[in-house]
Amino acid sequence: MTPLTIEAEPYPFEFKPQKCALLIIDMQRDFLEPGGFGEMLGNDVSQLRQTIAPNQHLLAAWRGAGLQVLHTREGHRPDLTCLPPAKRIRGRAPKTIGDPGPMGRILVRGQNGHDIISELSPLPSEPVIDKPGKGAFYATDLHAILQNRGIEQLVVTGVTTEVCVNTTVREANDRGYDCLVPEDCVGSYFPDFQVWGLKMIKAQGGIFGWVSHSDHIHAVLSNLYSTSIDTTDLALP
Ligand code: TIU
Repeated sequence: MTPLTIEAEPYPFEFKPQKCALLIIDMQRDFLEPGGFGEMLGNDVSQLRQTIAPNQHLLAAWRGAGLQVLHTREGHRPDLTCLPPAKRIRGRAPKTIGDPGPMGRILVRGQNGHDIISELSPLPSEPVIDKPGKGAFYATDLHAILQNRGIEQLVVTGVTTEVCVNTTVREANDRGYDCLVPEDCVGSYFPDFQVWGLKMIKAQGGIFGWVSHSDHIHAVLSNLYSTSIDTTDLALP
């Protein structure tokens, strides 16, 4: 069987479709939409909004290929019992997590601002992981879900590159997952952090994983059923 490979740095990524999930990190209104928590902190949301179209396109192709998708949201219980006091007061902003904001209480589960942007709405079959921290593995059942579904590889997209995407890739790497990050599908409020956040992943022979572009993923997905590869392991449960 010819292995499927996705062009990537530091070297081609050996793609096992049935064992690879698309993990979309924190594409939430509070981070991406004007008037949300991110902009309230003085950030330029246009940097993040550039990732919406590439994520929509990749999500559509991934779903079209019948592969697994998961989404995450950063946020807290309405009673804030999962919010560390240190996180609540960090930044010394006039408004913080749990306070009323323009899209409901800031980063509180169930509020409009906490939810995923409509362009990338999860399907009922796609698990949504509510996480209290930056990493998607900390204090969540993500690892159990991935293990139960036979996932060994992750394509990680979303925001922000140097915060929740990087933290999640590092957590995943330590748990034995191979991670591929398409650079056009991740975004940072800070252009230089975007560059360095990606360099940190692929440095030293892929210390945390691989960096690619969604064009290279599309090239492989579009060929998935039209080449001579052995597709017997592509059927999902
Ligand atoms: N999802 C995520 O990255 N949460 C953040 O708080 N990111 C910032 O860059 N602040």
